[in-house]
Amino acid sequence: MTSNEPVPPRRLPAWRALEDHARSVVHRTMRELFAGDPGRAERLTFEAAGLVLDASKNRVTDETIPLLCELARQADVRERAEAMFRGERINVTENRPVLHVALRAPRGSSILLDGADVVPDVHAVLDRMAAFSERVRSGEWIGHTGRPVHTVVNIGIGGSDLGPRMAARALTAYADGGPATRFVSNVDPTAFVEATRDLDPAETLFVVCSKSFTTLETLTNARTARGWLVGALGDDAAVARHFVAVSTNAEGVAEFGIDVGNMFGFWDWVGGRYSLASAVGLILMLAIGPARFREMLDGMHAMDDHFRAAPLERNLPALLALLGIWNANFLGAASHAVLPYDEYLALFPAYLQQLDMESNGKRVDLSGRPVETDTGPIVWGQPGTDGQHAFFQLLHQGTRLVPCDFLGFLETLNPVGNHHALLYSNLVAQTEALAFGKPAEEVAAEGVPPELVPHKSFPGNRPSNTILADRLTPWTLGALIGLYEHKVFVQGAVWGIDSFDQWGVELGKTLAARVASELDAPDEPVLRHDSSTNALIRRWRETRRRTR
Ligand code: G6Q
Repeated sequence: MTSNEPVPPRRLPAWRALEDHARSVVHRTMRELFAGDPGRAERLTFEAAGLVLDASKNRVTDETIPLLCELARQADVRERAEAMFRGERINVTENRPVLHVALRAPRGSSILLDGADVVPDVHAVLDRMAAFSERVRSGEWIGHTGRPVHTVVNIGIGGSDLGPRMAARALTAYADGGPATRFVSNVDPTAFVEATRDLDPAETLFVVCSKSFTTLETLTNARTARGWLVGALGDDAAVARHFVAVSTNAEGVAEFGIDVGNMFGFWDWVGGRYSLASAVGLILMLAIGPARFREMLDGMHAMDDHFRAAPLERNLPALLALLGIWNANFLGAASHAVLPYDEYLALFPAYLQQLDMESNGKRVDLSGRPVETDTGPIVWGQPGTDGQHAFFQLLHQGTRLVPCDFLGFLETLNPVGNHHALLYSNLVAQTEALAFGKPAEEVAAEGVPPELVPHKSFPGNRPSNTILADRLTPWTLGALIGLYEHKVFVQGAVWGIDSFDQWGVELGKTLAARVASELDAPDEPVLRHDSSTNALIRRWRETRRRTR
C-alpha cells in the first residue's frame, strides 16, 4: 500500500468489528449505561492543553473506544500525522505539504521542509507583524493626513476571513488598547458599504488579506476600498499609509498598488482555512497585541504536542474524531452541531463549518476512487442559550440523530449577577436532557393526560461531548482551534481522503465568471445554459434595462 492508496476503511477488520459492535450497542441506552456505573464519567473524561473533554454522554460501552482506536491504527492515522509534521506532501491533489503546525512552533525549534528549516522564516514574519502592530497600536504609524489608525478593516474571504473574524470576536475582551476591527468578505456591495459607513478614511487601515491575491471578491472589495479612500483623501499617495497586504503573491500585491514593504507573507504550505496562525492573523494581532497573539499560538502548539504524543485512547482530537465517526458512520448521524455557551464564540460554528466541511466534504479517496462510506458531516450550530429557544426542539424530539459538542467555560469574563451560573446550568442541563430524556412513564406519573404523553416525553439517548476550559483566553482559544484542526485531520485520515484540497469550490467560480460577462454584455448575448439559468440571466438584464 502506498500512502496515496489507502485501504477503504470499510475493508479494515476494525471497521467490520465496529459494525458488529454497533449492532449490539444500538439498543442500549445511556440511562442503562450510566446506571450502576458510577465511574463512567471519570473514565470517559480526558484533559489536555487546558481543555476538558467529557465524552461519557456518547452511546459507547467500554469496548467502543478501544475498537475505534484500533480503527485509527489500522488506518495508519499516526503515521499520516507524522507525515504531516515531517512536511511530506500529504495534500496529494495539490502536491503540497501541510504545515500549519509550523506556524506555532516555538522559536528555536525546527521543522524541515525539503531540507530547510521553516521555523526561522515563520518567526521572521511574526516579528515583522509584531513590530508593525506595535507601531499601529501606539499611534506611531500615522495615516496620510497625520492621524493614527482608529479602525482596521480586513478585506478577505473564506480562509482569509473566517479565522481572524472568529478569533477577533472571541478575544474581544483582550482587545484593549488596539484599534477597532471590521471585516468585509462578501462581494455584495452592502458588506463594504455597511462596514465603512461610519468610518473616517483618515483613520482607517485596510488589510487586504488574500493568499493568492487573485480572489474576485477580495480584489473587487479592495479596489472599492481604494476608491473610497482616495476619493476622500484626494491623493493616490494615501494608499501607502492606509493599505497593507497579507499574501503569498508579491507580484499581485505590487500590481494592485500596495508597497511590498507593507506586505506580510506566508507560504503555499499553509491552507487558507488553517491560516489563522500565519500573517492572516494580522488584524487579530493588531487588535489584541503581539503578546496575546503569541499566547494563542502557544495554546495551539500545546494541542499540537498533545496530539502528536498522547496515546490515541487519551488523545483529545483523536477521540473527538473517532466518536464523530462512530456517530456518523455507525449510528447514522448526518450532521453535527457545535454549541458554544459563550457569546464570544458566536462565530466559532461558522469557522468550524469551513474547517470541517471544506476539508472533509469529499466523495473520492486519495487515489480518486469513490469512497465507500459517508465522509464529513454537515456542521452547524450557534450559541446557547439562544439555540435552545429555536432549533433544540429538533435535537430533543426530532427524528434525526444530531450529535452535539457543547463548549463552555467555568468562569466568565463578564461577571454580572448570576448570569454565568444560569448559562452554565443550561449547558449542563441540555447534555443531561439529551442523554437521558424523559420516558413516557415518568411523564404519565406526573398526571399528564394520556393523549399528551407522547408529545411530552423525550426519548433521550442522544450523544454529546462537553468541552470545557476554565476561562476563554488566547491560549484556550488556540488549544480549541488546534483540537478541531486535528480532529478534522484524524477523520480525513480514517476516511482516506484529501482533507487539504477544495476543488469543490472551483466550478461555481468558473461559471460565475461566465455569467458575469453575460450580465454585463452590451449586446444581448447568446445564452447557452439550461432554460432555468438562461431565464435568471435574462430577468436580471431586463431589470437592468428598466431601472437604468
Ligand atoms: C480555504 C480555501 C478558501 C480560501 C479563499 C480565499 O482553505 O482555500 O476559503 O481561503 O478562497 O482565498 P485567498 O486567500 O487566496 O483570497
